[in-house]
Amino acid sequence: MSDPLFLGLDLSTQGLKAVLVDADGVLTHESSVNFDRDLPTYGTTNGATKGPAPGEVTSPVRMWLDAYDLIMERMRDAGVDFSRILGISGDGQQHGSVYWSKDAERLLSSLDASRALAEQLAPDAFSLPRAPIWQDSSTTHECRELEEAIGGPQVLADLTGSRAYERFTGNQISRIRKAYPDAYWATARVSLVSSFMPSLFLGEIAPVDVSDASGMNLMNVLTCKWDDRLLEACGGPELRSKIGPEPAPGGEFLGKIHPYWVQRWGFSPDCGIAPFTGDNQATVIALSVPGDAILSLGTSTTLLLSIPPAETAPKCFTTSHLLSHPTTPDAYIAMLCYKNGALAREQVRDAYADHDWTRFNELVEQRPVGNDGYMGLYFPLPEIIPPNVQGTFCFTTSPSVQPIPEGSMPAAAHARAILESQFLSIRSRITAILPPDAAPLQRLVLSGGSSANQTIRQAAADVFGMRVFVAGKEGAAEGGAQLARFAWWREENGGMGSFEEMRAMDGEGARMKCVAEPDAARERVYAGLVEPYRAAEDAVVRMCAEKTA
Ligand code: XUL
Repeated sequence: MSDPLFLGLDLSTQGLKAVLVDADGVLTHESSVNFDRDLPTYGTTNGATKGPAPGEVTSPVRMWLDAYDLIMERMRDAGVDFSRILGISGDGQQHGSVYWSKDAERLLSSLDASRALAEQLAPDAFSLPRAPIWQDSSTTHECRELEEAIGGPQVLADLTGSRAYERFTGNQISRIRKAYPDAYWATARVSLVSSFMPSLFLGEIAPVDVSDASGMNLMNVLTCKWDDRLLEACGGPELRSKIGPEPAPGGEFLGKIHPYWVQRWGFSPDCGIAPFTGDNQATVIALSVPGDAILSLGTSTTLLLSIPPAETAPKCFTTSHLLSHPTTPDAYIAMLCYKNGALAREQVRDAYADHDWTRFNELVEQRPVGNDGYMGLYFPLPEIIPPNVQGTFCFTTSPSVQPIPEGSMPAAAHARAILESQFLSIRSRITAILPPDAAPLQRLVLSGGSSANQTIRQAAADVFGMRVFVAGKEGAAEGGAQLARFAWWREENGGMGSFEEMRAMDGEGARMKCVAEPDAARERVYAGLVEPYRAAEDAVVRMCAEKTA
């Protein structure tokens, strides 16, 4: 076939994106669906619904099915020739879980091309109509139980790459088993968002990929196999069968597309479906820069470091995550993840900058570096780092770090304050997550919505003291398309070749652009603010602990 195309789908918190790349890896098409705007009947806010129980955050699974149909319509209307697509992969927001009913396999395998996905699969293919997502923080109790059962947070981190986190799927399953026992009993299989997505294309439930499986507290991160003790602790003896086969590596197709897609949309029956991965891992894939730091400024803020294979496996910490790499055996991704990213910045923009980014940027630029001794920490949602703090906290930093009421901080100081505190939090932790023998970081690659904002780019360059680069704006979705292309490329090469070899043939220059240089004097101010930031953060942790005690 001439001119093959590869489809990458990105199911994030707030929407679904589709991109196509050609055989040379060049992006040729983009479409998107925004859940709140395009599917308003589900009544989500930023793609999710809070409650009913405290800390619960879910998304309706049926909304995701509707989004699949809508994005196909949009691609067709834009003139996409589906028959040229030879591979599909993609990514989903990490940790979210879908609970399939005992009828799911039958319904998936017998999809009728004359009808939309949602009307055939929802509600009957699911034992829970709502999928818990990564913003959920209802499982603190289950986290402590799991750590205790396994021998403490460090033992769990050494085994799975992370201590127990509320959003990690094992802890979510553990709570669903107790809070909704009937639904758990009626569940035949549990998928991650990233394995739910290819299941729809395959017409059968797909395995979880090795990299996204690292976000569950259920897999041994070194062997990439499920761990029986963890399965048993989170979901009882029945979880082994509910979780499905061992996690799948990237670079190999799982199977061919189901006839539903051939008949309904005109896909080629030869189109292969590769494992999908998590959104953060797909961002690493898209930017593919071992040794660089990637800062993804999406709904969540994540710092990602790609760690190449080495003699000894990297150390696991209780303050960050270690994920298996989606394409390279024995390589890893180290990650920090903050829940209060873009939505917290938007909240400050709305409260203090007239709902306007231009005004927000003006305010940031008017204020001096270091914000004249004001610091502000903003956690509208219960945070991950540091755990479970919530609220807005303002401080003066000189002569010493002292809390002040939010109203005592000049209104014009908040815009700069949120950028400085979000970045100082990462800077204060960066050395701890670098492998001890790693070369110093040279470049900071920004992705996600806020990476388009020049004021935010410059603040990142100054706080981190690194040159800032940006790549194409479809970070994660493009990574998904590259995963599909990788599986096809390896098949063409008789099953040989690494992802890096495939990417080495693509021109990096065109993809990566330097957009901000650090200023040495400003960087020195920030170096001096790391300790005050730590003191402020410690005070926030103490204040929140006192409130809940
Ligand atoms: C990572 C995390 C978020 C989600 C949504 O651990 O929870 O970054 O992947 O983007």
